[in-house]
Amino acid sequence: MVPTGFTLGVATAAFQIEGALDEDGRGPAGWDVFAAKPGTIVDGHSPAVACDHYHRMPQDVALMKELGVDSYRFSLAWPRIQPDGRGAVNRAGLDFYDRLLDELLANEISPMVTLYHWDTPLALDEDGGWLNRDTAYRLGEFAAIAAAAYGDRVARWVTINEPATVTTNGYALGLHSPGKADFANGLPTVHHQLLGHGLALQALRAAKVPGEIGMTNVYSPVVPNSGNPLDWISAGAMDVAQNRLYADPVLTGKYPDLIRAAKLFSSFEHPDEDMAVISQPLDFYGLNYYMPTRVAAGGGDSPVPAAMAEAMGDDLRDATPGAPLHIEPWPDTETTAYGWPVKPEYMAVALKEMAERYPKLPPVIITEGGASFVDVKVRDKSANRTFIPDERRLRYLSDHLGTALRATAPGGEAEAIDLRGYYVWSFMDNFEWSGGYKQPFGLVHVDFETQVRTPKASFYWFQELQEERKLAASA
Ligand code: GCO
Repeated sequence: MVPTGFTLGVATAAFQIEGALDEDGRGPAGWDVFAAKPGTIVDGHSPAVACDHYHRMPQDVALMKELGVDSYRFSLAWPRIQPDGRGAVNRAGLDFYDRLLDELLANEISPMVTLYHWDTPLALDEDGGWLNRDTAYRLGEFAAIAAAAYGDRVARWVTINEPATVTTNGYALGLHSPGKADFANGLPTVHHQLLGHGLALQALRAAKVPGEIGMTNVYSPVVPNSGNPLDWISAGAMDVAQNRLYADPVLTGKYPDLIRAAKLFSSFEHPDEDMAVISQPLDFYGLNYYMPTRVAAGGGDSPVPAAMAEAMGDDLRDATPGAPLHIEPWPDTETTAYGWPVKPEYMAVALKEMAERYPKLPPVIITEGGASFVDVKVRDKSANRTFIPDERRLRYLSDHLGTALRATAPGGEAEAIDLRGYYVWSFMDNFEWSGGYKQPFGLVHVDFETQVRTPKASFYWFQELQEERKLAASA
C-alpha cells in the first residue's frame, strides 16, 4: 500500500528540459558555454532546444494531469530570473514560472521547486563559480527573490540539488560545467554549496514562506569488493567522499573527521558560524537514490577514485599505494543504459544507513530515482497508435518504490525513517548533461526531432499506481 499522504511525483530540471536559452532576456549559464565546447557532450548534442518545454509548458502540464501525479518537482533557471546571477531581476523570466505554478495549481498538482539545479549564471562562473565563497551569498539572494515571487504557491522547496555531483563532475573531473578537472582543489566547492544551501534556507525562512524547506543529496551505499582490509579502507574513504562529506555537515553540523584531517581543509574559510547556517533544521531531507557503489583498493585506472583519494589526503594514499581505489562492476547484475547497476535492495540499505547515522533526520522524501534504458517504439496498427514497452524501467521503479515503502513501514529495517514521498526521475526524456539525449529516463518518450511526446508503459503503470495507491504484489 502507498500510505495516505505519501507523495507520488515526477521530477525534472530547467536546463534539461526548457531550451529557449536565448529567449526573453535569459542570461547565459556556465552550462551553455560548457556544452558548446567540442567533446563535452555525447555526439555533440546541444541543450539549445531540449524538450522545448519553455514553449510547450501547458501541454506538458496537461500530460502530468493525465498521469495523475500528486506533485511535480522542477527547478528555476537562475539565469532566466537573474541574468547576471546578481542584481537586476528579469521580469519575463519570473513570469514563466508564475505561469507554470498557476498551471500546476489549476490542475491540482502540488509544486516542489528546486532553487539550484546546476545552471549557474555564467557571470558567477567567470568569478570562480563555487570556488568563490561569494556564490553562496548570491544563491541566498536568489532564494529571497524566489520567495517573494512564488512563496505563496510553492508547497516544497529544495535549496540545492546534489552538490556532490557538482563538485565531483564539475570541479574534480571536468565532466560537467564549469569543466574543471582539479580534484585537489575542489573541496571549497563543497563548503560553498552547503553554505549556499544554508543561506537560501535562511532567506526562505525570513520570507516566512508557508511551504516546507529541504535540500537534496544523492546517496549511494558503498560496499567493499572483498574482505581485504584495504578494500574496506577504500570503501570507507569513498563513503566519506561521496556521501558523508555532504550529509554530515547538514545533519550534524560537522564535517567527517577524515575531511577535517585533510590539508586542504585548512585552505579555505569555514568558521563555526558557517556550520550553524549549514545545519539549520530542515522540514524534510531530500534523498536521490540510483545505485550502490562497489569499491576495491589499488590497481584501478579510473580517474574518479584516484582523484578522490588525492582529495582524501595522505592517509589513504599510504594505505593503498598505486592507483588507490577503483569502482568495481557488480557480479551478475543487470545494468542500465548508463551502465549503472540495478540493485533495488540497496534502496533499503541507503535508508537504513541514513537512519543509523543521523538520529535527528527529519522526514525524508526520495526526490529522485529512475533508470535510463534505450526504448523501442512499437507500432500497434490495429489501434493506430505507438506503444513503448519499457518493462525494465517500469520494474526498476516499482522495485525501488516497493523496497522503500517496505523498509520504512513498521518492522522494516529503516522504520525509524518517516518517508513522505517518491519522485520519479524523470517525467520525460531530456538532456542528460554530458550524456546528451542518449540516456532516456522519462515516463514520457520525447522525439527530439519532432517534439512529439509518447507516454511509455511506465507512464501507464504510474498512472494506475496513482489511482489504486497500491503496488502490484510482485513489487
Ligand atoms: C541528478 C540529476 C539529474 C540527472 C539524473 C540522472 O540530480 O543527478 O538531478 O539531473 O539527470 O540524476 O543522471
